Order: sequence, then C-alpha cells, then structure tokens
Amino acid sequence: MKTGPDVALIVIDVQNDFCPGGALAVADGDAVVPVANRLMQRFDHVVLTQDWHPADHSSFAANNPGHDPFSLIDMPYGPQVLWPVHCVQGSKGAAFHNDLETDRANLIIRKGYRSEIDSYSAFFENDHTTTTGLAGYLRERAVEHLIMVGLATDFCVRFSAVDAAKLGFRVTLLEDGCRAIDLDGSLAAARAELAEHGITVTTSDAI
Ligand code: VGL
Ligand code: ZN
Repeated sequence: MKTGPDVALIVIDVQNDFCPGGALAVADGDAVVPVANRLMQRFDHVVLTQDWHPADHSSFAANNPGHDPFSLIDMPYGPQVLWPVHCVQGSKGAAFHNDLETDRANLIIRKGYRSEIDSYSAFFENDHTTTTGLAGYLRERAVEHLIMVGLATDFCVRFSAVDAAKLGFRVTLLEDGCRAIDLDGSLAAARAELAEHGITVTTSDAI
C-alpha cells in the first residue's frame, strides 16, 4: 500500500564510501540498502541525498596539515570533525551503492560541494544558514511528513532530521534503515537530540 501524498521518503547518503570497503565506512552500512529499496516502492515522493565534496574540501584531514582524521577543528562556522577523504565528486566512492534502486528517486540533492563549508544536513550547510533548497522543494509539493533512512545516523541523518523538525516537518526515523559512525558518544547524543525535537524513532515494519 502506498503512503499518503504528503509523505516523502528521504534516503540519506547511501554511497559507496559509507559502506564496507569505503573511505569512511560505517559498520554494516550496506544493510540499509534493502530497507531503502523496499520502502521506495511505497512513496510518491522519494528524495536521495549525496555527499558531494570537491577534492580540496576543508572537512578532509588531508587538507588540514598537522590534523588527524576524526579530530575536531574550529572553522569560521563552528567546530568541525575532520574526515578521511570521502565522497569526492565523480569518484566511485561518491556513487550510490550499486544495489540502491535509484530509479525511484524524484530528486537527488547534493551537498557539501563548497570547499569552505561542510554540509551534514540535507537542508542547511554546517553554518546552519545556507540552504540547500530542499525545504522549498518539499513545501511546493505539499509534503508535510518525512520518513528518513540512510547513513550515518549520528551525522547526516541526525542533522537532516533535526533541521527538518525545526522547519516544521513531522519527522520519523527508521532505525533499521540507518547505521551509525558512533564517534565519541555521537550516537547517544544523536538519540537525545532526536527525542528533544519530537522526532519519532521506529522501524520500517511500522510503515
Ligand atoms: C557524513 C561524515 C562526513 C554522513 C558525511 O553522511 O553522515 N558523515 N560526511
Ligand atoms: Zn562528507
């Protein structure tokens, strides 16, 4: 059965670099693929996001000499985790997982494409002001409720879900369709923040 016309499925960053064997692999990351594929058949609105960095991106530790991957640095827009080089525009690592059924997507939104600023959220870059345009797209299509799955629970899914809730969308996160990086307690922090913003966390069999 199809979900209602005001419900969209948002599939966050199901890309090779976040899956086993990738540059920033999330443990068991590819387990979200069959969940996303099954859900996609049931939605009128399907949005995929793609982390899409230029090679000189400032979030890469390699572009910040003297700083290690997974350490924190102060950027003009606030603290930023430094990552291994990942999801470089046009690379195999930036491509969607081969088994992800991307044909069902109405919109693919790319983010993190400006060298000087990272973008975890599908809605705002990490300065929390520069928009990606996604909220406008969803509103024009009269979408009110977002169901989210993808990678990683404690970074891009978390920031996307919280921004969406702040923007007034009803947000449901499906845990079996997500996997986490869990860096220094980031998963526990994510869970607490999701709850604070009234985001429902459930599993895909509830849809
Ligand atoms: C992500 C770290 C860096 C994510 C993207 O998709 O969660 N995490 N870039
Ligand atoms: Zn990234």
